[in-house]
Amino acid sequence: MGSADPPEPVEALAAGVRAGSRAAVARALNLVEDRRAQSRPRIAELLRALGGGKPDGHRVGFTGPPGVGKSTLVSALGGELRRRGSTVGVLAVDPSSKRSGGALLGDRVRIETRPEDEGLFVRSLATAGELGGLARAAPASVLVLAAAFDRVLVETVGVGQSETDVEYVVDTVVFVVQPGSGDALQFLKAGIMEVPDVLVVTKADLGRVAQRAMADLQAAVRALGSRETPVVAVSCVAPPQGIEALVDALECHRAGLDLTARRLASRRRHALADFATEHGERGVRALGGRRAAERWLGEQAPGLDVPALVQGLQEQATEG
Ligand SMILES: Nc1nc2c(ncn2[C@@H]2O[C@H](COP(=O)(O)OP(=O)(O)OP(=O)(O)O)[C@@H](O)[C@H]2O)c(=O)[nH]1
Ligand SMILES: [Mg+2]
Repeated sequence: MGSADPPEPVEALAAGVRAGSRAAVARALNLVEDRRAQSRPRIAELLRALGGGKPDGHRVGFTGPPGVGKSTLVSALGGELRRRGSTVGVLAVDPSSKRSGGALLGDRVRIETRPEDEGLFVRSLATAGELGGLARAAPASVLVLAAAFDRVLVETVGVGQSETDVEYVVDTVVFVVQPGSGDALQFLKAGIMEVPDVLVVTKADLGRVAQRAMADLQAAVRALGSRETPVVAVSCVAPPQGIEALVDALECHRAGLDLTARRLASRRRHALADFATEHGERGVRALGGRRAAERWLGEQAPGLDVPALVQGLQEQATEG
């Protein structure tokens, strides 16, 4: 759009997104990724307009160490979900700043989209050196995609707490590992990582080493008392294995969720995490400690978004 064109009315943009138009989704994502101060009111207006719509898409986050096969898996899942008749939006959060050589945007998601299929949309987002595995625009981008598509798949690199903040913006957290690394096992055992909703072992075609990884993870999950957590082995090389089982596990997790309650709890934990990142332990102490902060958050109106909650915490900290 040239600079002479008047800006597109937000209502029209929101309607296009809700109708699942890929062109409208692309424009909406450009808007929410725009960091200029002058764009903030339009971004807020768009998110408000999208908020009150139909029940929106299931948001699934895929996190795990670099190179384990997350993009390949997301691509295969996208295909299976399309076959089952769901529309799919993919957000690949690219921590390009953490990689030497900085892979080109879009390079790391090899997902084929067909021009004639309006039901599959893929977007990459750079994290540009920010804390955590998620870019600042990611929560808003996820909202846009969830308003447009039945299923939203978010890929981000991460092991351990500071990088798994994808958990705050998705309904289902999938941790992806490859055979033979032992990373997830150690993080789980050391309590560095919370038990995810679903565990995936990729590259099941590698055979014994994959079976071993499955068995180890299942044992660790049981030892931690999370009997319900499915561990699924998948292979994305022909013949594909486990993709249908994984889709079933995701659908099953969603069916058991109280989405409203989970999203409310996530917003509150997200706000506290953002506050703690910004103000450190001293800031948390000024709130009377973590427990007191959680209690205060629990008393706030359910409709408040993360920035509003963070601002409330800041006010509490200066009063206290
Ligand atoms: N043998 C085998 N190789 C796989 C499988 N899935 C992915 N790979 C390979 O693993 C490598 C990494 O795959 P990606 O999907 O890019 O991994 P990723 O986790 O998205 O990587 P980053 O985004 O860079 O962290 C590629 O060379 C894939 O071809 C699988 O099921 N079996
Ligand atoms: Mg990838």
